[in-house]
Amino acid sequence: MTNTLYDSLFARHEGNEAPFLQFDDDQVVSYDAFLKRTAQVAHVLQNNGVSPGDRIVVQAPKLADTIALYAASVQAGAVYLPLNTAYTLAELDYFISDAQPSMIVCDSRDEIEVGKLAARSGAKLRTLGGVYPSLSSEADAQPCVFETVDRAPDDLAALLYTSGTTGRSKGAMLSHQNLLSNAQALVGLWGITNDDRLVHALPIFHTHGLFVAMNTSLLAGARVRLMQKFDLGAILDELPKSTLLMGVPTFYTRLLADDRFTKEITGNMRLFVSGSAPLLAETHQAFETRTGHRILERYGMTETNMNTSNPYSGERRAGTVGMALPGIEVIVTHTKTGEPLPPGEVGMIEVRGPNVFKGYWQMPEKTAEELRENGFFITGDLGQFSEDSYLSIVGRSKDLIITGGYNVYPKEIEEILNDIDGVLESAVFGVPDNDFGEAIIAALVIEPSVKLEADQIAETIRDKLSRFKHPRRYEFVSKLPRNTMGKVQKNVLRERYADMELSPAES
Ligand code: MLC
Ligand code: AMP
Repeated sequence: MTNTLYDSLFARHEGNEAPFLQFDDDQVVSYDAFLKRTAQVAHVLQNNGVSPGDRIVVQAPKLADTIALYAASVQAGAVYLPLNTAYTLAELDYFISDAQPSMIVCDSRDEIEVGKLAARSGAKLRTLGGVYPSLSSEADAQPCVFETVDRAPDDLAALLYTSGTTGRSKGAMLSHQNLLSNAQALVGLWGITNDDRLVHALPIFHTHGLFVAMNTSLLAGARVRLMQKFDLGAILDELPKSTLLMGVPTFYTRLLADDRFTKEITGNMRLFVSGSAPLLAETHQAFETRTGHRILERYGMTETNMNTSNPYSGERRAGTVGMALPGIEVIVTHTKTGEPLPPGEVGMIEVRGPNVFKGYWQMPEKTAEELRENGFFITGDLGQFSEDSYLSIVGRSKDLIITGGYNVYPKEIEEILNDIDGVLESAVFGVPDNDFGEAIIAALVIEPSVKLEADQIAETIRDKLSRFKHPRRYEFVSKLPRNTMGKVQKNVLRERYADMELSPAES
């Protein structure tokens, strides 16, 4: 009996009394206790009819039981589908109808509304957190041992949605081997061991917080200090007792903006990792000047997990995302011909290896567009190799904004804005923002006879889009800049509004 991911990440910890999770109130869950809890949750899944291959949609708070649910889903052979807690019901509705889960787990506060979606889709509903955490109480009554369901390396372990340039989110199918191979590569490269203590302040519904941070810790047997969210004061308190921090660039700019963040505080730290969005070279430099540590920047994405990393021992070069991970091929190709390009030339970054996903859920055409027959995945990121194999990301061929590490596809917002009565057309783009890296701006052309205020527009989109996707500012223009082919020139808009002031409440 084998289960690729469960055996390597979880089963190995049977009888391991070392601490795994540590919470704000200093409560600690040992690896062994976590495994027992996982078995109880796996029984809940099985008792409720979750079969191998079934999807489990999870939009839940960052709790020990949420992580046990991830582990239990792997153990029961199901496919874990975590969702951003900021998603609105309208967004959730899409994921549920697309993925057709057999179970949905939500925050108990959302039980009534999500329950309606569950009823419509025929999925079972369970809740976590709050006063009546039904999944947790159901698990309490279950045995602490569960017979692990067999899963082969190519079986799916997770389905993670990533927005698309066409506006429709696509579910990236990730196999047991995709996730395990990447955790193994990162643990080896970054030297993670059971002596490490990770400060975990990322959300657990994306690749970075769930796979990069959690899977590597599990594989190495490290201790994880689980924080609900990025809380500057709590992180400053925790750093002297920790060895490892993984974050998006916003973590590092926020730390640097605080005078309490000193070299002394980081004395016990072994490694700071940054990713999910570009880290400015000046942040890299300022960090080293303040602390003596060089941040290790790596590059990845939902479809592939991590692709490249700066070296642990060796030069961590600012403005680059380092070299291809062991066992993974990364090439830069001509955007039109697809031919590989030599170092120094800018082209499309393509990736092949055991980390590359199995395709988009029920979207064979999309899969064929982005995953070549020879196994290379076309990332949509533009890059350039140095002579000594360091990759720099120099742009994106996809129209994408990354704000605070969250990807936002302008198309999704534009479609909603264009549907508002009186809006003739819109263009959504990102401008530099000190805190989030990029901030979202919308330029709108309104029918001359109509009067529309920014507040009215914001109110209209409130229930349709997660808050982090809302434009931070609306610009009313008489027409959008277009090239001779009629295509909107977002670069012109980005330049025009690059230095605009965002009011404090908005920035
Ligand atoms: C929160 N807000 C954001 C935002 N996060 N707005 C834009 N972009 C973001 N990322 C808004 C909220 O809606 C709210 O708006 C206000 O900002 C304050 O909310 P908050 O909850 O207090 O924010 P905060 O906790 O400060 O969160 C900021 C953050 C967080 C940057 C710490 O967003 C975060 O943890 N980001 C990490 C995302 C991540 O894990 N990405 C990895 C993807 S995987 P208002 O107006 O209502 O007050 C991937 C692959 C790879 O990309 O390579 O890793
Ligand atoms: P996601 O689809 O949310 O997984 O986001 C993946 C995208 O984030 C990649 O395609 C890149 O555009 C971007 N990204 C991830 N890491 C980095 C990095 N270190 N530097 C620049 N961009 C990054």
